[in-house]
Amino acid sequence: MYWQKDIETMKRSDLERLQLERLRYIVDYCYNNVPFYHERLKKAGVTADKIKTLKDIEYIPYTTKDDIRENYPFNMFAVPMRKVARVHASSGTTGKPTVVGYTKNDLDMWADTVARICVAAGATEDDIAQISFGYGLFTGALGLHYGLEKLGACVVPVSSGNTQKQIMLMRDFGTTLLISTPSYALYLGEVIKEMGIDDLKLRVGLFGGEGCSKDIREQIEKTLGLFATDNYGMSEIIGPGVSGECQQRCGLHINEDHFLPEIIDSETGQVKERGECGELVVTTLTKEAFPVLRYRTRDITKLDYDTCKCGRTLVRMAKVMGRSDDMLIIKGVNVFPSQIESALEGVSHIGPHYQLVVRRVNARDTLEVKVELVDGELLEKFSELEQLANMIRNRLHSILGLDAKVTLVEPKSLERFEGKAKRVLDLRGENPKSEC
Ligand code: DLL
Repeated sequence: MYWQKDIETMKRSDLERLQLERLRYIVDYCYNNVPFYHERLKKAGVTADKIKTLKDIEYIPYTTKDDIRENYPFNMFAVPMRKVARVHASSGTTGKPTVVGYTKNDLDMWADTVARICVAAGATEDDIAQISFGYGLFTGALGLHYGLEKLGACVVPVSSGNTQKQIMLMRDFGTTLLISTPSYALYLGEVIKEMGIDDLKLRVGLFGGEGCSKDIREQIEKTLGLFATDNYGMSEIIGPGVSGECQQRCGLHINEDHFLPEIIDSETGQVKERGECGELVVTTLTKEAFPVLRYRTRDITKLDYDTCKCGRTLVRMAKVMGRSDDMLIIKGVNVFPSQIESALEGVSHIGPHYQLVVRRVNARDTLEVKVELVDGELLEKFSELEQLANMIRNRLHSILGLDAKVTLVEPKSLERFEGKAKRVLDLRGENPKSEC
């Protein structure tokens, strides 16, 4: 099933023709309407005329999150405020947020791109969709809300938190679609299992806003009895609706007629060959209020241009492997939280909950990995416990090349999250930093 079949299955050569036409248009539009881009493009000597092929995008300088922050709140908008129908902001917790705006046309396009990913995941107009993202400046809730409404599903805007009430409504309303972060879905599943509830009608989960390991996905599917799909986006580009998995679950289809992706080397800024792994960079091709040229997402992934089994020709991005700025440097070793997840994958007796604590002791960095047990009885069996901790330590060592202290903790003792998870506690330096 498709939402806009003609676009979703378009021949690549036609799609690329459309992208080039739109790219030339948006460069011209930014040059004429956004002082920030006028300056940048002028300095780089780029006008629409210079863009003759899609590869010529490389003449355009990158845009970073700092550029947007420095233009807080509305200086990068391309239209006067009376044309702006809504604003949202990034989910960052420190400093000024990055503020983004939408015209009525942008909101309409946003709803279509979200409807596409929902239909690709299996949503239909017969569904009852419970939105458990927090409503507000975060793009997750309202983004999914209007996309699902547009496709004709019945939307239940519960927002985040109040887990008991979420579950009551889920049963009473016969909710069939759950929309949340994977972390919250994991928690909901735990509570539902504890309560012994087995009469839910959940069918499909549309999870996004953060990454999710294979183990976490399996556990969510088991406890909630649904088919879990991943969708991706960021407020600077539009919010959710940038890409999402179809039922084949072999990559997230990017809505390429609106968002042009590239993969670059994070360190050098060089564009990578097709199929190589690196940082995703996105250019918006059609946005009116807040167009962005070559936005550096910091998310690490790769692109697959082969036609998918579902028939969609839209390029597929691999599940996000981590963020280049999530990288911790511990004793000079680069560590990504996703590496820890892969070390824990498939180990018995432990659940999917973990926390990384980084400290500086006597001028040396230390890493402690706290891992939650599924069964508290193991805490009494010292030799088994030690064996398990050693096994995890060895796995971590072989993946990271680093010695970590492994602490096995009681079931349900680590924090649970209603929104995006925060699993890293960096206690080095004067300002302890916690990141997701
Ligand atoms: O998280 C938009 C969104 C909401 C997407 C709901 C999907 C569903 P921001 O708050 O601006 O926007 O955060 C964007 O979150 O650069 C990624 O690092 C991360 N992220 C979002 N979705 C995924 C995902 C929304 N499916 C940042 N997998 C992005 C991995 C994700 N990371």
